[in-house]
Amino acid sequence: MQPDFSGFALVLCSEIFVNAEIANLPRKIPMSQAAELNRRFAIADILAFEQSPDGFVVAQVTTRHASARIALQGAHVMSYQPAGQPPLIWLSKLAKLAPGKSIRGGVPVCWPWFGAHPSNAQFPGHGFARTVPWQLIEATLLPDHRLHLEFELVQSDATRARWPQPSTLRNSVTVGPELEVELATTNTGSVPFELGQALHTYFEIGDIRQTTITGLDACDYLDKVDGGTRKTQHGAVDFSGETDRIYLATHGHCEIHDPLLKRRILVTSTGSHSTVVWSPWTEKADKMGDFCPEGWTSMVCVETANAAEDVIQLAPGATHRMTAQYRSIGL
Ligand code: TA6
Repeated sequence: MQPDFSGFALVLCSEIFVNAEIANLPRKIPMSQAAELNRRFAIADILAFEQSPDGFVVAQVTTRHASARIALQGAHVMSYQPAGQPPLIWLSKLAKLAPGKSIRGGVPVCWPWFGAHPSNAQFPGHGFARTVPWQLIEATLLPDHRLHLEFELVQSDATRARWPQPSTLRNSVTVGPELEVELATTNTGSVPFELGQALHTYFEIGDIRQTTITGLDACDYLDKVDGGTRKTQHGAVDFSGETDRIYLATHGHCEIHDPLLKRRILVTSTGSHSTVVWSPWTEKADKMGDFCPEGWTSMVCVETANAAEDVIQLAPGATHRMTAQYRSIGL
């Protein structure tokens, strides 16, 4: 008499995993990453995950306050649009959305160094955090209907080969009437290390040639378009060509004045001593290959950072938190 496995198969099915030899069912099909994320974190009509054929996973956020898209790779905010307003965050129409590629636009996480690696030119500019996998740790709809997502960088042989210092990195993103981002680096080792970082944020503007930035008056800056020469800012920052400046010892608040979109974008930060301002202008943008023609006129980077002489020395067991908050108000 043949043993009866039907009850056994029924129990197994409830455990999701089914052994095909016993239940004579199709072999277990691995769940896609997006399907697994939807199973664990989806919130009806508010949070869902999509995956492209080559495995690029994006969180789609829709709240009463704003909508946003966040790539799992790099915990990279790709878009943020407050309800009833134009987008606040710019994303290139030619942005490459593929595993291992940096994304032109949004809020790239530059970590654990800013710019070129201090000693190894072979290492990627702005660190590796933005081009490696991250995992979602938590998704919470707050009582005021802001959505809070917490991501953690997945350590691997590839990351340790470029950064052997024992550490953890989390990126928290809160989508509400403003966009809030927090980078938290913890030194889990036994020796201090030097940390350079930035939220390399691209903002949507009407026209860079009519845009100004206040809040950096009297700050020193390193002018990367002029050999890194140290200079002092007088009055508002305006734009008449390629602009690439690391402002030092900044005060945690600046404003982007946009007369065409008739708004000011307020950039407020904590745990950041540097502010980087960047407009590639036409020639550099054309060379980069992921700007559409004239795309450079509709974006400006104002980056919350710790760079150059402002890098952080992080003691064993310590955590450094750097936050940025973005919101827009009428002119
Ligand atoms: O933050 C300004 C900057 O360092 C520029 O020098 C330019 O290189 C820009 O970042 C973009 O860098 P990426 O590596 O994203 O192409």
